[in-house]
Amino acid sequence: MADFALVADVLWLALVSIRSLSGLPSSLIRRRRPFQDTGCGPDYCRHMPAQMIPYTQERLDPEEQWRRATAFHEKMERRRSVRFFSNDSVPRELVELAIQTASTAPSGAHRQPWTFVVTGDPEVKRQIRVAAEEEERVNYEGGRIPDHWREALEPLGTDSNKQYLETVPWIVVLFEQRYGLDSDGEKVHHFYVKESCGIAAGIFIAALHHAGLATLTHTPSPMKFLTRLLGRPGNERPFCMFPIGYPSDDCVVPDLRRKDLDEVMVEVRA
Ligand code: IYR
Repeated sequence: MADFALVADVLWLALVSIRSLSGLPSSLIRRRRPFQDTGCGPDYCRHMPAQMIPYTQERLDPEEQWRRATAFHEKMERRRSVRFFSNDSVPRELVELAIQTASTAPSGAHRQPWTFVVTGDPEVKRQIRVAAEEEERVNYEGGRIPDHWREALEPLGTDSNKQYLETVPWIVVLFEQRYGLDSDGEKVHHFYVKESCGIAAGIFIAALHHAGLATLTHTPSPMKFLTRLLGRPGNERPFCMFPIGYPSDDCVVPDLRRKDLDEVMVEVRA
């Protein structure tokens, strides 16, 4: 088994190298699940040490580092949460690729405790909208949001109308897996689930923006209805919902200011 793992890793490394040299389709490589060939299988909690493989990172010259870091910062500065979408279609593959990128997130003990549920089905989107608006009406109009919270939301102009949930071509709901299930149906412990999913959500948002797509980090609260509507198992809880599409031609966003560096960073010296 160990030999097989080694052969698999060598083959994989060779494929990666060939791919980067030749531009071969990446689907072959992307589908490979880490550790699957090490004998740990999907139940990779069997106390088998993972096969260690060499890792290198391209060492950039300082000028190139600055150029890339500045370009990335400028790109991310242009990201906004969008509530007014067009109904223009978005290729499903773009959303899939953003999910694959999100799924590169670090996670507690590499358990990858997330499921990205995707729907572009008009009827499912309608059901999500109806249920989300029901919950939000209790929040906004039924007094479930306390006054200080409603006041904080006022400048954003949000209300219980969630029309965008039907307008967008895609909705992705990120579910956190509170625990995993191995092939025997035994519980597998997951660690730092919220932190892991939060990081994956951040990478997902950046990946969508990078692909020229818009989204909203949306948490209609409570979100339990998503478990029922999307038929998810008992070990999963909705973490965040992402309507995905393009901004409408008449899209507006609140005129917000981002905190300056000195408001968010503190340097400590001995
Ligand atoms: N979930 C509600 C309320 C809401 C809460 C926060 I915190 C926001 O930043 C925005 C909205 C809604 O989606 O309207």
